[in-house]
Amino acid sequence: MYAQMVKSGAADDSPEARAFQARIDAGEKIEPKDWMPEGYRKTLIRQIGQHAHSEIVGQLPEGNWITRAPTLERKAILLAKVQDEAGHGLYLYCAAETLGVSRDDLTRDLLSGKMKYSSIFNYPTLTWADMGAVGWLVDGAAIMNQVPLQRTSYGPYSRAMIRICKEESFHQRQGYDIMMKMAGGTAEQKRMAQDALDRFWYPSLMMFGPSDKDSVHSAQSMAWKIKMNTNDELRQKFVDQTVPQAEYLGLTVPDPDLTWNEDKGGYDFSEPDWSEFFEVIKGNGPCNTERLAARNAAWDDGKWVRDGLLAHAQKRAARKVAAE
Ligand code: FAQ
Repeated sequence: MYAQMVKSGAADDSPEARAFQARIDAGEKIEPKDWMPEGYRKTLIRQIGQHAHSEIVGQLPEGNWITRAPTLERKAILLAKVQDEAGHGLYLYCAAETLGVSRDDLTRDLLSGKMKYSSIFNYPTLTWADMGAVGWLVDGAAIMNQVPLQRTSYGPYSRAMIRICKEESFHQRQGYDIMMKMAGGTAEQKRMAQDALDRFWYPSLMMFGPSDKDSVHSAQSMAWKIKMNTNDELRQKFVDQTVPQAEYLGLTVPDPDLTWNEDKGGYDFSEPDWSEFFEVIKGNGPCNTERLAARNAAWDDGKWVRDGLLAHAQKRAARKVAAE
């Protein structure tokens, strides 16, 4: 960890670095033109970039069900939700651009597999009940992680998070509403709801990142208030919030060791299979290849639109110069 801190410039003892840390400790926001350590800038580009990519790739598992939603109303709701995720990606790319990286560079690194996106989006969505589980659990985990990030030290990221969190809470409610309908429906619908919970429970717990003892970045990111909580703290809060919601649905969390621990005021629960998590983030999850192929195809297919827009902008600029 220390070696990494030195490498990132975190152990920098210069007057600038000390003044910077004092601003962070005092709860001040850091803005794009302020001095910042190189490690702080790089960590933010990594985290905000991965977050933006997650929003974009995250459209795919739900986009898969837009044409097959059971009613027109559900279709319209799902369409709006997926569109919101695209918007979140765009706010986040803009926040990352304030750190001196271009959206094209970030996109290139996503498409080449160099940059990561959330592990959760490498799992398939097999039934309509999965749309409920994604909204309830995946957006639920995203909110648990993102609400504290509204107070993150970097101004543009913090402001993007405030807007995103407002929309994510609608998303979670629409997912829970689908689960309520399915769990309260026919025996077959209830079985589908349980199956979706069974498949999405552990991947949702993985969204918070590896356990604290294996988290490479948490200590430095928390000192810089890029992260406000450790991965395990947020995972615990998520379990404590979600178990009663599952009980209300009449569904069973797929963890035989789940027990309420009176002393800690929270649930004891089984850890996800971390070897599966590390395989997924290495590119070997069930849908990694498919997701990256879909994003690459979208990028290639959109080339004529980008070229057209660029040519149009150049013509307008030339016309403006000629008129001056
Ligand atoms: N997936 O040292 P740490 C959404 C990597 S929400 C993939 O603990 P850190 C909304 C990590 O990058 C989902 N990789 O890392 C939506 C690092 O590798 P690196 C996105 C992961 O950064 C809902 C290594 O493991 N939310 O999309 C994951 O301090 C529905 C070591 O880990 C955010 O990105 C993972 N789950 O903590 C959209 C929130 N976890 O980079 C559509 C902002 C860890 O050194 C539909 N991000 N890794 O190669 C964060 O809060 C943090 O980055 C964590 C990870 C907590 C995700």
